[in-house]
Amino acid sequence: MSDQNVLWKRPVTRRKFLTLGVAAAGLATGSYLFWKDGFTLTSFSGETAVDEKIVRTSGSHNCGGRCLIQVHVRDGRIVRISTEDDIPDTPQKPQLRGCLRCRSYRERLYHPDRLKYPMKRVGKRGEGNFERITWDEALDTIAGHTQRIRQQYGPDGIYIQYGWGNSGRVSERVWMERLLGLQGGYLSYYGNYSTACTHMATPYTYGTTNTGNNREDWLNSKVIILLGWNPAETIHGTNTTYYLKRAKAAGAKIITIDPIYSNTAISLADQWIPIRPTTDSALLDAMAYVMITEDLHDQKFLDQYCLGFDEDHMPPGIPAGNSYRSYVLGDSEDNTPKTPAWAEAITGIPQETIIQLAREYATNRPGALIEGYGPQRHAYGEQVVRSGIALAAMTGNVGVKGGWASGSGYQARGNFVASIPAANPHKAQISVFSWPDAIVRGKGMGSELSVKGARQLNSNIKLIFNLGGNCLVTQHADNNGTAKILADENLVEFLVVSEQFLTPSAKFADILLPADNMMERDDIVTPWGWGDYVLYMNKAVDTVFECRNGYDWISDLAGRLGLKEKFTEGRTLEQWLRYLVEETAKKNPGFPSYEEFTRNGVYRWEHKEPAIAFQKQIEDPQNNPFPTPSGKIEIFSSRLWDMKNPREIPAVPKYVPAWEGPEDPLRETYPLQCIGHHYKRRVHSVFDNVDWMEEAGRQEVWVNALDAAERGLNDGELVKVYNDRGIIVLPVKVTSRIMPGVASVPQGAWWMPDAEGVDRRGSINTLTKYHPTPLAFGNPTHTNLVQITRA
Ligand SMILES: Nc1nc2c(c(=O)[nH]1)N[C@H]1C(S)=C(S)[C@@H](COP(=O)(O)OP(=O)(O)OC[C@H]3O[C@@H](n4cnc5c(=O)[nH]c(N)nc54)[C@H](O)[C@@H]3O)O[C@H]1N2
Ligand SMILES: Nc1nc2c(c(=O)[nH]1)N[C@H]1C(S)=C(S)[C@@H](COP(=O)(O)OP(=O)(O)OC[C@H]3O[C@@H](n4cnc5c(=O)[nH]c(N)nc54)[C@H](O)[C@@H]3O)O[C@H]1N2
Ligand SMILES: [Mo]
Repeated sequence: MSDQNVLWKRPVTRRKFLTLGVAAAGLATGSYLFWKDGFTLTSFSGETAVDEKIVRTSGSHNCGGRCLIQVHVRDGRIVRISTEDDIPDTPQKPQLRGCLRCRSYRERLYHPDRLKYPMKRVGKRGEGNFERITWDEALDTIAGHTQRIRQQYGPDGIYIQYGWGNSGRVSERVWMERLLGLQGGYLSYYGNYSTACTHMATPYTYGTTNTGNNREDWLNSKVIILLGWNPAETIHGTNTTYYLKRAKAAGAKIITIDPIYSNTAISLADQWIPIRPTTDSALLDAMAYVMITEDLHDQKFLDQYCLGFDEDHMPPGIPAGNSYRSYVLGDSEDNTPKTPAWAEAITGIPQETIIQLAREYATNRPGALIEGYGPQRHAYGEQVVRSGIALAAMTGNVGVKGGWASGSGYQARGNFVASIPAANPHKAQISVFSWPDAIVRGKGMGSELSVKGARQLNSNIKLIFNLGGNCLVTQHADNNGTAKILADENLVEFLVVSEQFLTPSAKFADILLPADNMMERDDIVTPWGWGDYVLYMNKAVDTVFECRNGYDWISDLAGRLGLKEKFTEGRTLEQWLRYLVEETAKKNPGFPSYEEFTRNGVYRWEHKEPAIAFQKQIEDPQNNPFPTPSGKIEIFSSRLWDMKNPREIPAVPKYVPAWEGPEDPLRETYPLQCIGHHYKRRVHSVFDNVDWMEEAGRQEVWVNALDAAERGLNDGELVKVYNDRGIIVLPVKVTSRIMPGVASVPQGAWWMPDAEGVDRRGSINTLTKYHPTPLAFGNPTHTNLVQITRA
């Protein structure tokens, strides 16, 4: 792009640069100044004159944040990366500063292993042997198979795999959706690997997933409970921990409930309550029990706004004993009062702690019970979501300042940013996790295996486009089982991968395409989770070797399919980006021109007040029913009742003991519950091959000192973690930061099996099970039992 992206470009002496740096840093905090200064000194020692341009840009990985980074370019190469530091850092407008991952982008860009040329597979699929070909040959081959498979199998045979390595507005995935839509459609998916259960379950209670207040509102909370949420590491919207810090300074008590003493717990919490994975609903049920028996709940709120809390507020025709209150008190079929003692045996949390927590949340109003996604990435992950909402309602914390409606928590106020038009005329969908079923037994597959939008599928999946994702093998589940399915050329007949590295998924490509790096392209990116801003990703350096931009090669593919004009509408990529800015501006008066947007790299919405989810519904219920069938908060859902699977899909939220949970007899063989938390050193599998990051955080299995002692394991030595699905070997971290009986293998390490099939890097998904959750058909990948021994 032109020089408009260059903020300044002039020779600067080292002394002058330091002055500039200090002047800018003077606006920030003391420690930041020290840090920045130190960085500047090391970077520039020995330099006399620098001809450097700074490009304001961002990143498009699925990293939990979205930051404004400044890329320092000299002679066409990036020499370092800093982040936004040129505006005052205020509570209303905090700087969008990047973390260790943003700062390491260069290590991926200039990594010697980057894919450089298009390649075709030689040898068996999955072995990872490739031969260089031309782009013409690659695109001819892809066009040929796409036409053949469409003719032979129809749209159900063609699948675009989940993959968010490139989350930009003009990513390859977006273009492929547009192209395949124009060509007659394809099999699509619903849900995602992040929030499968909460995305599905929250609307059964609230009618929407937009249940979160703006983060500024936490200043009004007296108590903030983080249930399996670790934003110090997972970010969940740039600056989330900053807002939590401010809330704490304003007097909020912060409690984390997590099997791990997480970075968030260390840096922000007043109290850490360790809990056994999969048991959160038992904890929440017992808290409800305390509130009901001590009369701490908000009966008036429940009477007015909710359906199904007690027997007096049930839909017609439902037999007695099916309300949430009856379930909690044991006036129900199971005859079990959900007492703190009952929950202690399940969760491992002392009953006094449960009682204290219930009282604290019920009496310190308003309060926010915020759920991370960890607790719902489990066998019955749907339940915890609805249990959390029941408690938010019982404490009257819905629709009020300082409260929190719980559930998925997506920001209640959206900011419109335009998208590339793409329409899929084919309506059949599978859940994002169910693609192995659709490969093996897709033809005839119906709602019992997640299909929506059609009675059944007419074909197995025969063609996969995997563009910027590692969910074929490594990020999905059951690596060994999945690899076998993918290796079978009679099942998936053709597999296209676009990547930057030869990842475990890329090894299964028939045609492997070298993608450009985000530093080599323009795009528009929106914040992850929360944040009232949008960023322009300015191209910083030229694309290397034969790597190509998605729009470029997919336009050429469109040409081969006779759809070039329709696909491009005669626009260049820059013209599409201008189109997005114009369409965005139509709905946002005051939105900058394309030129101004690219120059600043950011546009911030300035809303007067933080949005409070469901404020209207609470303040003026007559005119604002909840978007549910009954217009109420459905603690009891008739839609779930009608599914007639009360054990796995109860109509009120319940604790459902998990397979491979703490109560599974399989624990005699595999005694440890193994989760795989999201780790600061990676974005999923991205950065796994970056040395800097391995220094920042080694791949290792976390084990409590008691469990280690029982097994004679010493900190740092190699151990074997295994179950019936696989074996991984990696170093052990012996620590009191994880509770006894639980292990964690940070998710995202590449699957690297040796000749015996032992994964030598330590991908948690070598151990996870392909077992979709009952309602969402989502991924239960934190639910696993394992054993650990010395390697
Ligand atoms: N550094 C980094 N940040 C990321 C990502 C990344 O890969 N790396 N990925 C991004 C993406 S796409 C997503 S979806 C999010 C993921 O964000 P989350 O899904 O929220 O992250 P997790 O680490 O899986 O889980 C959060 C916490 O839940 C705990 N936990 C696990 N099981 C249970 C349970 O049964 N009960 C309770 N109470 N706690 C439990 C874990 O120990 C962990 O501390 O992070 C985003 N941010
Ligand atoms: N056991 C377990 N498994 C999990 C999770 C868990 O908690 N536990 N979390 C799940 C979650 S929340 C998610 S979101 C998924 C993530 O699943 P994915 O989105 O598949 O994971 P990533 O590792 O982010 O994959 C991104 C890939 O894209 C490539 N890439 C990066 N930039 C570009 C680009 O510009 N172009 C192209 N073509 N390629 C690019 C990277 O090299 C990388 O291989 O994983 C899920 N898997
Ligand atoms: Mo995710």
